[in-house]
Amino acid sequence: SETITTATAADSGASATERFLADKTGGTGPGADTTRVNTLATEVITAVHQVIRRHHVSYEEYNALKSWLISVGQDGEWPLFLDVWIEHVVEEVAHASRKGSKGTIEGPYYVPGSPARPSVATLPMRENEAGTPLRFKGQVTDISGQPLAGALLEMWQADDDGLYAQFAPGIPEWNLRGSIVADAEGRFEVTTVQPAPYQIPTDGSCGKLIAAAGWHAWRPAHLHLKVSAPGHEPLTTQLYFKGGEHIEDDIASAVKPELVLDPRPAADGTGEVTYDFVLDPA
Ligand code: MBD
Ligand code: FE
Repeated sequence: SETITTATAADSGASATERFLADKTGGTGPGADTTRVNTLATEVITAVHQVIRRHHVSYEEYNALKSWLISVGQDGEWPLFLDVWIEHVVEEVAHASRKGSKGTIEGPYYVPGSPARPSVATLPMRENEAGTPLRFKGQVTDISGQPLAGALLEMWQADDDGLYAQFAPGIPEWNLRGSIVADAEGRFEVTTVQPAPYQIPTDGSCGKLIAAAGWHAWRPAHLHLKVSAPGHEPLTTQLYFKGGEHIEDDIASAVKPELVLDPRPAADGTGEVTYDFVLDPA
């Protein structure tokens, strides 16, 4: 069943923008010290000036950039653009001194409040959900190896067509999204299906940039997770599949060797894999 469906830029962009504005806007309040913004804004602007001088950027190119920047906002693709090309460096800097599990970028498609499930559970999915079944189990501990009882694992992923519920039409609201509560030993065992690689929308501004630059639009197949427990740093991560397409050339630069799973087929054909999480103290 090789149906190629892509979420349009309009579908996924508008939802990702609304989602971000609903619970993530940061920033400094009035009266804040201007030093930090002065430093960062000045250096970004100066870096752009240097590129213009080094490459003799023309008025035609300047105007193309201007109209492209306008269209990114019109398409609602700022969350996509930033999370694909910028977030990985923010994540690297933010978590450089972590002792526990490596994490990676969140991306634009997390939704809080997914349905709660017990420690042994199947993610919400359709009857006959397409894709190879996957059983994903492990344990959540602190950095001294102590189990974190009742740790929360929020999972979200694309389906076998590479589409995310709430960011592509026609998929049940919480499909392949769930909040698993680990048991008293911090253990969990989640049944899901293997996601397909994800192609970022080709019909919007990010797609235009990709085509104009001769890049590809793909991320390797991945599971998203946020793992949390009281008194500990929440871990935002993604897990990939060994040998999967685009593991080596993720458009979002978010693969790390520690994040690659190698599921082995069990007797019933289900891929089985164990992966443990270690959370830093808060
Ligand atoms: C995704 O599914 C994703 O995880 C990221 C980081 C960017 C775009 C789509
Ligand atoms: Fe994703």
